[in-house]
Amino acid sequence: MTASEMKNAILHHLVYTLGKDAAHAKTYDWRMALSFAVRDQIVDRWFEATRRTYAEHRKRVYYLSLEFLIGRLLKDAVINMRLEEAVQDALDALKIDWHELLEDEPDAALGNGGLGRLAACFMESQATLGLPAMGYGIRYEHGLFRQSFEDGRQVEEPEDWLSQTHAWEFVRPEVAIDIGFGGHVQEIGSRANWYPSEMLIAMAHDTPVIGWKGRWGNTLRLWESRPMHGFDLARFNRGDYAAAAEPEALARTLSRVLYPDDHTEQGKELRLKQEFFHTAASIRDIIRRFESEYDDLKLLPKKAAIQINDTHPAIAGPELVRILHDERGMDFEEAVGIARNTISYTNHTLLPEALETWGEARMGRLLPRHMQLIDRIDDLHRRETGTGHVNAHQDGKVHMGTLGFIMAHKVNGVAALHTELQKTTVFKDLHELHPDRIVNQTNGVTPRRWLLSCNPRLASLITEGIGDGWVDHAEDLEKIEPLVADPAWLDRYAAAKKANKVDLSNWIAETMEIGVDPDAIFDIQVKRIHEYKRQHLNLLETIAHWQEIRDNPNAGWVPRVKIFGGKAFPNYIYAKDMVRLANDMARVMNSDPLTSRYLKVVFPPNYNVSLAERLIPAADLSEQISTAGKEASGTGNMKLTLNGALTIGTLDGANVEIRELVGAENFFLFGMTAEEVMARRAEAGHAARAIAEDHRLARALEAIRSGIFSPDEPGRYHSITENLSHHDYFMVCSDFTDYWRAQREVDTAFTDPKDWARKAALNTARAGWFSSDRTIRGYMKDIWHTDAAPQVADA
Ligand code: 26Y
Repeated sequence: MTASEMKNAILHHLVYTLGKDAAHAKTYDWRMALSFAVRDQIVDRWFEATRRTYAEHRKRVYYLSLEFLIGRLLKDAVINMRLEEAVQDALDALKIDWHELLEDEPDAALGNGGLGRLAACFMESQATLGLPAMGYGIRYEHGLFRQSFEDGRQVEEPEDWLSQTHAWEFVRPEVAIDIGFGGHVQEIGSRANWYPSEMLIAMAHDTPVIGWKGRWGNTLRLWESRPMHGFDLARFNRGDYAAAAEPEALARTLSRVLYPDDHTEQGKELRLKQEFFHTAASIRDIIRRFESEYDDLKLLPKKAAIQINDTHPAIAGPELVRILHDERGMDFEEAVGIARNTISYTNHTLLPEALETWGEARMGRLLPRHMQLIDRIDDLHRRETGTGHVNAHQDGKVHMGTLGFIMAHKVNGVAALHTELQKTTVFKDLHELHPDRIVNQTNGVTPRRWLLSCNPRLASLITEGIGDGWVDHAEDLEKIEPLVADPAWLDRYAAAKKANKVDLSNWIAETMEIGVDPDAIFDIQVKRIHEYKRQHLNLLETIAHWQEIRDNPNAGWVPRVKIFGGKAFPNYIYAKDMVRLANDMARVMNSDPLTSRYLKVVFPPNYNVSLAERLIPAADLSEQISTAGKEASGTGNMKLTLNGALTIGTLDGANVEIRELVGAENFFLFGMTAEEVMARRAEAGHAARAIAEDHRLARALEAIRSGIFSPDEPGRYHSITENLSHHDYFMVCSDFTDYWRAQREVDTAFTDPKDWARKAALNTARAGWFSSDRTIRGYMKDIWHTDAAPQVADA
């Protein structure tokens, strides 16, 4: 597409789709017009992919996830469709600022963190690989809350991404699926009819997901809940206006909000209803599509693979059995077999508090037939395995992890260590019964968004050196290794990083009024705020470092900017205290004339996908400091590695594999191993001992206690200091000394800029394996047993 065609297309949409005269059009109007113009380019390719999938009777992959943390889509589409030049030139001709349009797009934040972002990366990789696949999620009206700070405290406001038209979706009112809850069951022999007492409609909204060079397009289908019977006119006419609108309001609450719930299981009925709503609509849609093509349901596992993203859609097993057995009359055992061979389950956490369970009373009330089927599934599983002790329904609850496991032919962990720990902890008994079921698929991230799009300077340097083959064969990044030996090339690598840091410094100055030195180490910890991720370990080290600088301000310190980003779950007081402590520290330290040249603390609010794209390319140091054994994988760690940040980290999650690939000499390792953590935790008084043995740690804790950071309320962080001194489940104190040592190694390494650049470049060169293309290929081979379709010609 030429620039002038693009210009005409933009103007056409401005006038005829948006009804705006160019003379009065605002940023929003231009963005929408551009988005529609770009979307037009996608649609034919998207149709073509669907046509081929039908024509060739391809197996389809269905990715069921309660979360898709998509971020912005405009740039992604423009890059994958190779339209940058045309768009840039068209906008220049129209005198419109491209970056202003990009910044105008709201983030689609339909997820909490890693799990949701992984789903989004997977969608993009599936499209890039030409794998016929479909994502199913919920179209939350309000995505993850917007975070701001008031006096350093986190304040949550609802996220309103749909207050403007969403340019990328197609509404499908004709795809409307009935969803029931409650009611009663009438058994007829082994089968049953379920008569729900409450009905809703799930209405589809489709977003095309276009792969690299537009070679393939898949669909992300998001369900919106709608009332079965809209507005009650009779009530309205009686003047009862609120009551007239009530059924509608109630029905809509189901897709109203994303649970801002990371790792704390909330026994909320609405959440269970959301899960069933999402899963039932998706399964129904899958069966409908299957039956339009085939007439033998026994073929289902050959033609469809259903991946459930954690246990949130784990009711898929019983629901599929219900349809096959109750509705289609298949024998129960056969139905379970078919469902199991179709479904597979990804587990993302070992934290006991994040493993979902639902009380049998609630489940029995909302999903009476499913409750019966779960008992029969348990019963069948006991007969199959000859054991009685592993049941999904146990101790008055339904354990969704167990249900997911029993109803899947494969269960996967998301990093090598995590998968091994699954076998010895959460799924120990089940693993012994089914030794072939657990497999590993180490997570990945899409290099299109997480290098090509977010870091254009580094991307063009790489492409100039080795061509653009790395974009869809990220392992090719290793071809830059020979270039790393060339000092002139390394200088350019360092210059790209420096320019990214200058950009970020300018943004920090403009938005937060904090001056930071672009030559300092940009030390970044971005992720959800959680004790296991140990932002407080980083904070304690920051305090100790600040104190040493104050003791001796002229000792030639290596300047650092500590950058934090992340949201705390609204009810998680401890995490919110950590956020406030970071902000209190920033206020005190950034205005300390003795230290502020050497140490700054920056916590930009509202960390989201777009902010990640701004921060990650500018990072020198990636903080991956979770308590070993707690972080299933991490994916931010991969993005930072790809962008040439060196990791300071524990042997946890995918850090283990990152270190193996980039080389131990290019990674700052510290801390206890998962085994050592378990052993140490059993030792009484481990925290007190660690504090007694490290005067820096003791002094940092004392500083918090003294109220230096909260002079108006010295006891503000009492719960943090008390918890760390006495309980310290996450081993912050016991790992502090080694963390301190590793941080000083970072300082030393950074004083040799050439060697640092070399290490950074090697991180980029060796991070290609962490492409989600590789991950998806792994799922295709080991779990989905499917291959990619021949793709449409390059855009
Ligand atoms: C509602 C509740 C039960 C719940 C909601 C969301 C529980 C968990 C979650 C989200 C979990 C999550 O994001 N897990 C992360 O998944 C990433 C992708 O696999 C991993 O990289 C990361 O280590 C893990 O914490």
